[in-house]
Amino acid sequence: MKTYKTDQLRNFAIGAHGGAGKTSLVEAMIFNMGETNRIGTIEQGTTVSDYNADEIERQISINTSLLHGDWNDHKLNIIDTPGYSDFFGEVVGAFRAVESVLVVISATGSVEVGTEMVWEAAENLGLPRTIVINKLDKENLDYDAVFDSIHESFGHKVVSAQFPVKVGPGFNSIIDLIRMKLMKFSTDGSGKYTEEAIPDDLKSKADDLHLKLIEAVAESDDSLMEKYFEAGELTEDEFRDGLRKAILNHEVYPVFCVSATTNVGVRRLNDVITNFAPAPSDIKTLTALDKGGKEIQKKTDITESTSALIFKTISEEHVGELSYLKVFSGAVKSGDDLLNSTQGKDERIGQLFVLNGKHKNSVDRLVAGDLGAVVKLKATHTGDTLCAKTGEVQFPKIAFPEPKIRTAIIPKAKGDEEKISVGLHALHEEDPTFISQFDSELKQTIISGQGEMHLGIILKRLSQKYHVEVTEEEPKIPYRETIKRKSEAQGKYKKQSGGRGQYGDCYLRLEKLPRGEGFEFVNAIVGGVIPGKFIPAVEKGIVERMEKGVLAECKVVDVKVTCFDGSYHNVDSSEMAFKIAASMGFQKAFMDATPVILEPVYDVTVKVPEEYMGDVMGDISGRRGKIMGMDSEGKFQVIRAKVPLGELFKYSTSLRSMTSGRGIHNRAFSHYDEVPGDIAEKIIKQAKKEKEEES
Ligand SMILES: Nc1nc2c(ncn2[C@@H]2O[C@H](COP(=O)(O)OP(=O)(O)OP(=O)(O)O)[C@@H](O)[C@H]2O)c(=O)[nH]1
Ligand SMILES: [Mg+2]
Repeated sequence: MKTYKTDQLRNFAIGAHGGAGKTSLVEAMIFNMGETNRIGTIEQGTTVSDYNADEIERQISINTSLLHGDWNDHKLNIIDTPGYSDFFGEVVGAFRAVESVLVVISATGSVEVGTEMVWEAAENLGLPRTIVINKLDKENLDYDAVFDSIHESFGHKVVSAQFPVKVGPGFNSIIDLIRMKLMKFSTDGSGKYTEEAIPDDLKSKADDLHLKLIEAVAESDDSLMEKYFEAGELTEDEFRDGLRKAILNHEVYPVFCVSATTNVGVRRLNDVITNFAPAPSDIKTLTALDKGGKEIQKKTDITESTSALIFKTISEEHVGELSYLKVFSGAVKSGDDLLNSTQGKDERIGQLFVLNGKHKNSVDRLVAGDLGAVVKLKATHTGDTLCAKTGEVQFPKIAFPEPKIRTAIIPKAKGDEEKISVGLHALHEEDPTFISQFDSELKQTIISGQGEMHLGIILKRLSQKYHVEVTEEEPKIPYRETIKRKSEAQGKYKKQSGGRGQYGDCYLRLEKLPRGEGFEFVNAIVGGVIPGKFIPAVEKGIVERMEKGVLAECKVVDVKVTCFDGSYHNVDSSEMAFKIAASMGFQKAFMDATPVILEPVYDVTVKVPEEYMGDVMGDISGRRGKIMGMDSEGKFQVIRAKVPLGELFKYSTSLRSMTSGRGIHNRAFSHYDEVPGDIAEKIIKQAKKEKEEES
C-alpha cells in the first residue's frame, strides 16, 4: 500500500440536496482513480458507496461512506453523505473529518433547501466549498438560470471556473476557465478527455469569465491585487496559487460542470481537487481542550502527539463495531494504546483499514490528516476523541441535530424489554441523532429522531441486529390540568372503626397561577386549628393529588393552594388522615374551579420553495396551528407557526409528500395552552377508559 504524507492528502465531503447525484459522482471519481473497473449505477444498486440493503432498495444514500483513491500521487479521501434530511446527522459528522466540501447541485433543480442546509453546516464549521453542477446531460436544462440561482443564493463569491458548451443528451464539452481550453470528453464512460483551443464563437465569453475569475482571485489578496493592477494580469503561477488560497479562505466558491453518470467532467474535477482544494496541513488551527479543560491549538502534523476523532460508528455483522476516524495529529497505528479522553478510558487500537464503501484494506497506520476505520474499540462512541496518553486533548463534540419527531414503541413479545433497551442504547451510541427513553409520565418508550424514515430504519436495525420486534404506537401527549377561576372546598376525612379512628379536616382555597409557575402552597392557619405538625401532610396530600391529576390522569399545574381553616382531633388525627383530607378537599375545589386541560404547543418553522406556501399554511391551520409570521430567506419562504404537539404526529412525512421532498421543518417546545372543549372531552373519555382497563 502506497504511503502518503499529510500534504498529499485531500479530504473532502460531498454534500447536496437529496438525489443531486453525489453517489453517482463518487462512483465515477473512484472509477477514474482505478479503484473499480466499471461504473456502478444507482438504478442497478451496484455503486460502491450505497452498498447497504436499505440504500439499494430505496435508491437513496442513508449512511455516510468513506472512499479513496490515488490521483497524481495524492490520496483523495471522499466522504459521500446522504442528502435526505432525515440523515443530516451523517453530514454533520462527516464535515468534522474533512477540509472542504464539494457541493453538488442538480442542473434539473438548482438550489434546494437541502443545498442550503449543507451550505450552512459547512459555513458553521468554516469549511471551504467548491460547487459542481451535475446532470448536464439531461434534457430541457437552462444552465444560466441554474448558475444565477446559485449566485443569488450564495453571493458574489460564486464564480464560474467552467461553463458547458452545450447541455443536454450528448453533453461532452466544457470550457475550462483555469486552463482556458475546451475539454472534450469521451462519451464511452471512460471519462477521458482531450484539450483543444477554445473555438472562436466562445472566445469572448470565455475571456470575460476568465477575467472575472482572475479578478475574484486578485480581490481575495491585497498583494495579488497590487500586482494585478500594476501588471494588468497575473502570471499563471500567481493565479493558480491565488485560486488555491482564495478557496481556502472562502473568498471564492468556484463552479464546475459534470455529468456524473456519463463520466463527463469528472476527471478534471479530480485534478481540481488535487490542485486547488485544501490539504489537512493547510488548516492552521485546530481548537481542542487540554487535560485541564484549557483551550489549545493543535496542528495537523505527524510530529505532534497523536490525536483523532471518531466521526461515525457502524456495527456490522461478523465484524463488530467499525469506528471511522480522522487522525488530526501524530499517527494512529495498529496495536497502539491510546486514551479515549472523552470517556476517560484506555483503548487498544486493533486492525486499521482504509475503505471504499464496504471494501476494506488493512493498513498499519494512518498519519496525521488521514481517514480510515478501526475495528472493535471497547468503549468508544461517535464524537469521542482518542489521543496519546501523554498528550491528553479533547476535540469539541460533534454538534448533531436535535431530534425532530417522536413515536412510541411496544415489544411484540413479552420479556423482550431488556433486549430492546440494550439494542436501542447501542443504536444511539452508533447514531447520536436517535434517542430513546422510557417516559415514566406517559409510561411509554419514546423514540425520537430526525424523521419517520430515520426511525423506520433504526427499528429495522433493531430487528436485524438484536432480533427483537416492536410495534409502533402513537406517542401519548403530556397533557396538563389546571383551573380557570378561584374556588374553596372542605376536605374532611373521618373514620371510626373500632380502636383508634382517623380524623383530618382542612379548608382549601384554589387560585390560578400564571402559566409555567407550577405550584404554590400557603399555610394561612391561625390559632392552631390544624396543629403545625400536620401542615406538611396537608401539602403532601395536595402535591400527590396534583401529580395524579383529577380530570384525566394528567399532572395539575399552575395552582396556588391556601389552607385557611380546619379542625383536628386529639387522639384520632394523624398525618395520614390529613393527607387524605387534603387530597379530597383539593379534588372538590378543583372540580369547582372550572378545570381545563392544557396541551404542549410547539414552535414550528417550515422552510419551503414559494410555490408550496399555500398548501403548507392550509395544512398548518388544519392542524389547529397558528401562523405567527412568514419571512423570505433567499429563494425560500420560512413559515413560523405554533402547533399543538398532538397534531404533529408524522408531520415530517406529510410535509415531504406535500412538497415533493423540497420542504424541511424544525420544532421546539413553546408553551402549554388550553385544549378546545371537544378535544378535552375526548381526552377525558380516553383517560377514563384506560383507567378502567388497568383496574
Ligand atoms: N442523467 C443523469 N442522471 C444522474 C446523474 N447523476 C445522478 N443521476 C441520477 O440521479 C439519481 C440520484 O443519483 P444519486 O447519485 O443517488 O444522488 P445522491 O445525491 O447520491 O442521492 P442521495 O444520496 O439519496 O441524496 C439516480 O437515479 C442517478 O442515476 C447525471 O449526471 N445524469
Ligand atoms: Mg447518495
